[in-house]
Amino acid sequence: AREVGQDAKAFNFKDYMKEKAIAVNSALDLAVPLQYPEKVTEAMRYSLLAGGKRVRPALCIAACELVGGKQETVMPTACAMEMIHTMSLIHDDLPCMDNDDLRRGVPTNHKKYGEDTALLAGDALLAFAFEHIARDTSGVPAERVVRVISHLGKAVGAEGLVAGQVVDIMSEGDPTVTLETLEYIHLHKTAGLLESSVVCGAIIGGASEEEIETLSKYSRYVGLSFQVIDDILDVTQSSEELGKTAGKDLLVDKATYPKLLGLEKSKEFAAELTHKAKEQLRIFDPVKCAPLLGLADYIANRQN
Ligand code: GRG
Repeated sequence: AREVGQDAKAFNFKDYMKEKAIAVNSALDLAVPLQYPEKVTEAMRYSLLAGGKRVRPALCIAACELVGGKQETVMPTACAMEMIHTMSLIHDDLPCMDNDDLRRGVPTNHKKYGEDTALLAGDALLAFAFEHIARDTSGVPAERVVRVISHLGKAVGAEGLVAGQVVDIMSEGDPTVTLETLEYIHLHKTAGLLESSVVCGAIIGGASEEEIETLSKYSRYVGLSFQVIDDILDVTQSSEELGKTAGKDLLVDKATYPKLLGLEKSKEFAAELTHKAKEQLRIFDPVKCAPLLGLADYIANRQN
């Protein structure tokens, strides 16, 4: 059988990601201006514009374009994904959560601006993400925008990211954590926002229900593989990096795929997830889905 994406070899994924990151960074810069009260808008911009791979906005734009939508139409939604991702990182780094000093190679938000401002900068980014989608999306029927807001709200709240984080905290130090719980944590904490990025991009682009369902499956496989790879990188990079964020999870007693499955089986599992993700895309034109195929491989092969 033909390998999915075989016809798409000419596609340059690195250039694609670079081009999307430039467009997203400039849209984020415009969306969150430095204005009164600067104390909080500076802190918002500090984390939002501190780099990051921009995987979620890229997935969102790629899904929208795959089903025939335009980048400019989906840009507010793509930016909202990065705003929510950033706010979750700001809150995750706080002393009451993971208590990290560094993020994306620079001091964490609360180290630079204080805990009070960091908390509020996160809150403001969360609220603004929804405002931005509702106010700044144009050129598509309002029902699509409402559906996006509803999908994203669910992916972020007590049935989504927050649920994943809470179960993660509850499982800390528990030696009896099962693979099932670990999967619950990652599907909610990580895969949920990746899935919402893809699904919301597809909704804005006018996808059919079948396309949305297929893309949702693709992104859940990608999201889970993202986290399995993260756990593997924690082990394989930890000898050089112990003490930094990468090794930290090994010091706190935390369930990971390598701990529960062993390193080799974890690698096999990640490869299987990536394969299943790419298989979902068979219903699409292989040339048009090159960016999503590339993103699945990129996540599987990433080194950070
Ligand atoms: C969402 C309301 C709300 C509250 C936050 C703290 C919290 C609840 C959730 C934690 C979410 C969290 C930190 C998930 C891990 C996400 C993850 C895989 C981060 C790494 O993503 P990359 O590699 O990072 O895409 P860059 O820096 O490249 O963007």
